[in-house]
Amino acid sequence: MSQNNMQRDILITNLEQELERIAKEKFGKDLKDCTNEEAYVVLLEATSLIMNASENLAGEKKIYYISMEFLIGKLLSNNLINLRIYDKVNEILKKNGKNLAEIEECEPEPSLGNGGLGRLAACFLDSIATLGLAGEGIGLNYHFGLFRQVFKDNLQTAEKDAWIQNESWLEKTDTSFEVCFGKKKVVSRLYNMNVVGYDTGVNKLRLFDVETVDESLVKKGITFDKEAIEKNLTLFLYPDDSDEAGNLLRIYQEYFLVSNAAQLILREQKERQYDLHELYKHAVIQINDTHPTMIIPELIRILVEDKAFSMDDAIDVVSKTCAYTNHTILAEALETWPLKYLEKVVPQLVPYIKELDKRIRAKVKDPKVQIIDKDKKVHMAFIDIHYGFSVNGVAAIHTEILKNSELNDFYKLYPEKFNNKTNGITFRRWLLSCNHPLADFISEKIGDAYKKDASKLEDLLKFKDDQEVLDKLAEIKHQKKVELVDYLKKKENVEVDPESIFDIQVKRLHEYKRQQMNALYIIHKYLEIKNGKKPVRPLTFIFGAKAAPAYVIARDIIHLLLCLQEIINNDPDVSPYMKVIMVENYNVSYAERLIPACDVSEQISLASKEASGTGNMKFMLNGAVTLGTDDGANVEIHNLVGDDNIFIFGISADEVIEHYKKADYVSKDYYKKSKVIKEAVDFITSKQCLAVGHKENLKRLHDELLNKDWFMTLIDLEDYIREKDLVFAEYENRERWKKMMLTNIAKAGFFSSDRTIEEYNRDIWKLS
Ligand code: 26Q
Repeated sequence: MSQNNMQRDILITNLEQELERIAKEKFGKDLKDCTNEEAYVVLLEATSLIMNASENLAGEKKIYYISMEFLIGKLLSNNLINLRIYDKVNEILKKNGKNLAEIEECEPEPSLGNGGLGRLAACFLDSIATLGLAGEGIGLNYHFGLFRQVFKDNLQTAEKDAWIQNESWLEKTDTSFEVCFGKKKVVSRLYNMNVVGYDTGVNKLRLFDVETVDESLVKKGITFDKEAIEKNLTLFLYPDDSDEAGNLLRIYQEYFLVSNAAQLILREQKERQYDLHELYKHAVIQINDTHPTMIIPELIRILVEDKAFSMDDAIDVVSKTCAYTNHTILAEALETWPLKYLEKVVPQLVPYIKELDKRIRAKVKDPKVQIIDKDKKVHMAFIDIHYGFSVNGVAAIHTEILKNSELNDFYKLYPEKFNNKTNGITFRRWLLSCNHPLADFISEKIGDAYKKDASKLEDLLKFKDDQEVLDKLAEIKHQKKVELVDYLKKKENVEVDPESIFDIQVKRLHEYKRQQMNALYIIHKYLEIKNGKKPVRPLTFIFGAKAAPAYVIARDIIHLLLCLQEIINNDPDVSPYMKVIMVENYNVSYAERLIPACDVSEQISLASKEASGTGNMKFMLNGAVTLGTDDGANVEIHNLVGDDNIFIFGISADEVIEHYKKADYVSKDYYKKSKVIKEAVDFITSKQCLAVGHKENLKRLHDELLNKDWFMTLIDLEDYIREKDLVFAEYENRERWKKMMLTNIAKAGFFSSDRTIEEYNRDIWKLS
């Protein structure tokens, strides 16, 4: 144990007295007399004290992970696990008649991210600290985070989600900077959150805020006055939303983030008396998608205007410091801002962006790689690629598609910059914290080493034919299903049979992820049961998804799912055999309950469209079997577990790309050709659906599938139905299924974010 953790060890040794002391001081009572809310505050305070007494991870070079999103989720349980005091706290609480799981319920969830990209950033912070690397996350302290989803009349509505309480993990600092939007000045305030590694020291997550933010601006739902930026800058997390991407507020937020980040990083260089000409020796900036891209021109601007750098030197040093991660190949999601917007929000940056563009024009004639295009739109990703030293995709197939098609013109220019870093997840949250019985059982069988070296999970393979181990895995799954059944009863007021197969699709709602295809299967099954063909075992289809409020078709798909839920669960002929549950307000905490209870993990994006996916990894680690396309990290899961332990269907990424090239996909052809497809699609506008739903939404969705279907639902539908029926049949081969569970868990080690971060460090960051 490190010298620097001595203070922390003393606190841990005296933990019980500490908790009693805090309870007395805060609430004037003994721990045993505290309510769960009070006990939560006591634990929060004690944990913060311990973290603040821990070693700060330090080094000659530091990684700054800059991101508009850090979807951290609740922190109490994870912090206790990483400090290695979870069991001790649990014991103390038990002695005092308290239950840790119930206390955890009192913690509000910070929803500071939309989905995968934000959750990845949170997993990475955990792994950076766990590997003992000096690093910090830099982001924004949104007051309301992502909206809270409420269903009304089978439609999604959005409410603000306040998460900051008097007592929270946020620590207010003295640091504040001036951020200029042209002539307008806004003053920032920095808050820190501790990020404690598993059995190591502590890093910081830096979240910038504006003190003049006015929460009362938010009137109905999530609408607010978008003009007064000093009052609204950090009010909301901007939803992942291609339809409204022109909104100026997003650019204000992005510049606010990078201006603060640049000032913070440069101040630290000064404090350590480093020469800014050698910035890249002491700092590496990982740009999480294009959202923080303006850090590049902003750093160049500061170096030139305030630090007397020549333009050449400034560009050179910044280019050696910044690295870019791409998370999407959807053309419509790549940020391109009209130059006019930038002139309005950040006029001081525009000359630098023009200079960067001019230099590329002087070197390369190809108009496809110019930063500012003929319509005067600024391609943010192109700034990153030309003026960063590394470009990475997030799964093997994704990086190949970037190199060979989407960013091929750039790959030809800079082949040495391109590299792959397959995503990962932190096993502390996604196994140790969310599935105690499974984690404990694994420890019992192969020891604790897998917690620090996830590849050790493969040791489980030696129990492949051990009946006792296989039965125990099935028993743990069953236990988790029963716990979920209780929770669903409480939260959603639905009855679910724990003996049924739990088939789960949880992720943001997007047409490319094809929740609509899953819905069409459900309709097909419903019609089969109506016609007397009953499944051998009841089926439970669970969905969780938020749609960006401006994404009309995504909201229509949610509407369809809610209508199906109403029709099917209330149909006495069918509901004993199948149920549909769309959980309300799916978030990290919900994921932690759903994933351990899942039998079949739905990963059914149109091949080539899902950059990686990370839910797929979480499900696998918890013993679910994947039903998916060969897309994103599914491809790597497929390679690891082999054909016998995964269910793959659908056309390949190459075929999809070919269809787009030739523009030859006509969804109506598939509809006309197949009775099964026609019946399922037409059910959307049937009398039955219209009786519980809205004609406008259902008709629009029906039209979309028939006349557009950009993500080729109908091309894959029959294959999907066939493969999914096969999955459910295989489930009855219980012994084989248990082996599949074991193989999936054993092979999940590769997807530890510790492995991902080791690779980032080895190939890009190069911290000692
Ligand atoms: C852009 C412009 C304006 C407003 C919002 C946005 C915006 C915000 C969030 C665009 C995209 C996002 C989020 C993207 C995302 O989560 N991508 C996912 O990243 C994961 C981590 O790499 C991958 O596993 C998923 O495949 C990818 O979809």
